[in-house]
Amino acid sequence: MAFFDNFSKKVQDVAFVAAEKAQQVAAVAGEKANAVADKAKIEYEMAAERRSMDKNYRALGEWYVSTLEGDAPEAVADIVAAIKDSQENLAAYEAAKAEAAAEAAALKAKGIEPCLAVILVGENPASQVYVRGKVKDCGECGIKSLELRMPETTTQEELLAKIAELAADKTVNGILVQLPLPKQIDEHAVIDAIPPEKDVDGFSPVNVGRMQTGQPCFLPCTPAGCIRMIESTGTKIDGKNAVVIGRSNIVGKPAALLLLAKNATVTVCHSHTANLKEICANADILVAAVGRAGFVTGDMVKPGAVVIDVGINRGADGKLHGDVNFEEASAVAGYITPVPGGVGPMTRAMLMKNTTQAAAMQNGVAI
Ligand code: L34
Repeated sequence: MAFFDNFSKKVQDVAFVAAEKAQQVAAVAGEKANAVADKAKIEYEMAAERRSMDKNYRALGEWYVSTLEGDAPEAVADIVAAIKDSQENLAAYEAAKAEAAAEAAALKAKGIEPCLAVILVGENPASQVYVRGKVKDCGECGIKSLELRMPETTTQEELLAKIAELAADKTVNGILVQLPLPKQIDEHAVIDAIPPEKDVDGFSPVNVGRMQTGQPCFLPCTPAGCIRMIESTGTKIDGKNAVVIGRSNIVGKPAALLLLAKNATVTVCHSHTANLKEICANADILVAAVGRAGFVTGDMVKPGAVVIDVGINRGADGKLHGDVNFEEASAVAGYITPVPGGVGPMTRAMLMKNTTQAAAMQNGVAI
């Protein structure tokens, strides 16, 4: 039957065209799918590479270099160049230190030499190391430092007299009394004696109160450093679940306040907290300031979380250990700070910046 022959031929033609079209569509879709898959694979590999390269360090943001370049004095040109060269691998604390060096250079260009006085009472071995680090950083940033050693037997009156002397000295911009102090000295009385405008630790009641009410002040160095480290990862703090373990006056409490000021939803955990594990495992940002080596285990870390390890615990092996079990936590976290080489040096860098700010304020100049 010719008619049917013709009909079936037509059907065949239509079917053929449709099949061809379907093939083309499939090919295009396949190509697209392949391209998407390839791109995802490359991105995944790049991210993995970045993470392995950059687990401990985080790149310095462009914003910072441009800030420095704004009116960088001659003296800091090579610092800026070095930052640019190693931008991918520069530790956040090195960036902060370079900033302080730039500020010190800017002050010197105006005839002002920033100066920090550090008082160490007694022979506490850890304090000696920290103070040495602070004095070394001053040297590297172009900040003058006075390292004042007083014996373990120093009385409170003697220490207060030394503070009064430094408070009256116009060439001294910052006064820091390293803690802890020997038992015979009342820590609060000492902190109260430091004039708020020279209190580069941010421990005096005026600075603490101003921080709590959101007024300009000297921020305490360790918590300010924690915030800086979180932000250096590119993480937005706003709206995140932040958990702080520890409620000390030096770290836990102020860290919680600063996170709150940045619009995080903040939970402060401590030795009486129930369900600690569950609370921590829900944290986008986890700040560990407990003072117990390896306290935070991998199962307490939310995948991808930013983990800031404030702990500095000296083990029986003589080595430093953080509050976080680094090996476990780093397998889960998106970013984790190392110990040593994390919050400690960042604390010192923040101190450098507070000192340059103090010098600028006391001399009525902006930097
Ligand atoms: N007044 N007392 C006052 N101000 C401070 O801000 C401090 N703190 C804490 C103790 N007492 C204080 C410090 O300076 C802790 N702290 C501090 C500072 C620096 C370092 C550690 C703690 C530090 O440099 N840590 C190095 C390792 C040093 C080492 O080898 O022991 C690090 O890489 O973590």
